[in-house]
Amino acid sequence: MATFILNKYRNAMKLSSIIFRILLPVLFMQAACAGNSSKDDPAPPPAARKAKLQLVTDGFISPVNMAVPGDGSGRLFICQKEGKVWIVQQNKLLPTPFLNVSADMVSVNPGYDERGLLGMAFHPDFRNNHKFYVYYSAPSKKAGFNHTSRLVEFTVAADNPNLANPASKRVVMEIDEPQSNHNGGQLQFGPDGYLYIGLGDGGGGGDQHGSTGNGQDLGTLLGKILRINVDGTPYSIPADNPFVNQPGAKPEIWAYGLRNPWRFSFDKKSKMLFAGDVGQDKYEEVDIIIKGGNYGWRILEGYHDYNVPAGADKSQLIAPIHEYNHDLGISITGGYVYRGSAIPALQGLYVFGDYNGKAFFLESKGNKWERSNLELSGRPADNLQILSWGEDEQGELYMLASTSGQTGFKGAVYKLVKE
Ligand SMILES: [Ca+2]
Repeated sequence: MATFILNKYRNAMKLSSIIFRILLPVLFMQAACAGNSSKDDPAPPPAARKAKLQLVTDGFISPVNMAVPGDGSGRLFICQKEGKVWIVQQNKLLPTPFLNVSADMVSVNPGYDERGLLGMAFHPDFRNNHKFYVYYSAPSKKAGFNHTSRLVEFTVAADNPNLANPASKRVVMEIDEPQSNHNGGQLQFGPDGYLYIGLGDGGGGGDQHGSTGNGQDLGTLLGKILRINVDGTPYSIPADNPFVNQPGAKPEIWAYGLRNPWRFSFDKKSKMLFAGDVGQDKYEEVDIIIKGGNYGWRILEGYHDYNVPAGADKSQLIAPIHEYNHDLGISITGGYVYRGSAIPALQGLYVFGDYNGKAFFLESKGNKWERSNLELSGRPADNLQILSWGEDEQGELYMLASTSGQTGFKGAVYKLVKE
């Protein structure tokens, strides 16, 4: 009986759904055409925003970052949080890691840990100088700190393009981290040839550091996006960085007021820098990062007041282009503006996701960005956490994830392909 009622209800729903989805738009279109002398067909409905996940490798756990060398080799370099860099070449995972920095790191919990080997980028002139950069969590030499975020340069072994030369290690930058969480770690070379580095606010909760929180403190590198020239000793400051002439401000700072920029990227076409900034308890956000911009944390979380000091001028804070609340997600994983060719329906959309496994895109409409779900077929039946996104030399996108379920705890790298 209950089944019958349910089926009847479903059939009624189907019928009303047909009326709404087919009949009403037809009536509406006829009415619209009647008032319009143009004989043109109405605009076609937007193409479906779907993609299929094609497994690239599930050969190691915790894939948290992907980088490509820009040398035409087609190789994908994938950072495993526990300290190894693996190469996928022609859809095959090479058996020997390219690099292993685990002995130089704090030991990380494979289940959940925000520390680890978090970022990698290739020098813009990698073809000629064979240099690349990694960012990982090392033990701190200072009392009172949980660990040190270390930016290191290496070169590739002279006799094997698929092996790093550990002896080439050059420490570029070290930043002490008071707590274990919020370590940023994204490395991206900008179209200007400078290295952009994402730093979290130092961790804990609510950015309880100093009198203003680290995000708002221009005297610390924490809670910032930095911009440096790696061709220096150990690096140099680009002359046009926004705070080079401001007393007490760190000259490396490009933008501030960030909580934990977990993944940012440059749009290959517009050159704009998109960042996902992880929220505290309620709101996740996407920002377009500009020179010298203050993105609000800890004064604001998303569009909302979080910890507003008396007399604060909130008009100077740059609002996100999008926020979503914790009914929908738990922790943003920033992605890329799609500029590939395999999935035309995604062209120009900012694809991103959430640690809870949901995938989304933002579409620029007039002066605002609208969020929609990105439907991904080929998902594993297991519980899936989106750890990161990657982009290859052709602009095709990848999703890096953990899966946990009946098949155990695994890492997985998927390529987004046309459904
Ligand atoms: Ca913000």
